[in-house]
Amino acid sequence: MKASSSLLAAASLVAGALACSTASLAAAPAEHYVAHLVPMNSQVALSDTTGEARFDIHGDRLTIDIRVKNAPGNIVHWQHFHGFTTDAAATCPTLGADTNGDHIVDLIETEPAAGTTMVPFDTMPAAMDVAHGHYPKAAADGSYHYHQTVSVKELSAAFAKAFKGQGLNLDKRVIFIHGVPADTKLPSTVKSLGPIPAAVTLPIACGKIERVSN
Ligand SMILES: [Cu+2]
Repeated sequence: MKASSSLLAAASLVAGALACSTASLAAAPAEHYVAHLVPMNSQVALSDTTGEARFDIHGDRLTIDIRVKNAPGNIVHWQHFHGFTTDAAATCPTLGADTNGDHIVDLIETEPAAGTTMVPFDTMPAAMDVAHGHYPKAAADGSYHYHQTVSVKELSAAFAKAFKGQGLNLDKRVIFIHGVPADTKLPSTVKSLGPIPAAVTLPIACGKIERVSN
């Protein structure tokens, strides 16, 4: 009698644990992140680029939604999150980041504050092909809306491979919007990434990604 009741108790414990883990899987808490985009290099872009980026994680699905206003119109805008491969949190660079005194904060000058280019917000973020991705093009009025859903598992795996086992850690990243028209006269002091023209990588807006409750 004693043995069978303890057996029953054990069985109900197991059943309880199973029910519990199923419930917690079904109700995996969603994660929400927002970045408010603040203009950079407005005197070169000839506009104040603003906007908002949202990141919502539900289970394995990360939905990225970026709305941009007042960017230079009719051109493609590269956009990524940047960050550090250490635990350090990236921040948006201030005017003090202009170390060569040309009054422009170029991509290379963003690195001490914001780290390196990490994930492209193009048609295939998990491919992590920063230089060859297809990025959104602004309408004539400088606005665009980017909306993409990716597998968290797929993106995390690609990210860990590229950045020594690091996690996405969205709340330690910043998002940059880049790009001024190709014919923009930029001083030779404005640096870029390898052979990529400085007009393509010039930052025109930045936002720190922060976790929010909804
Ligand atoms: Cu970037």
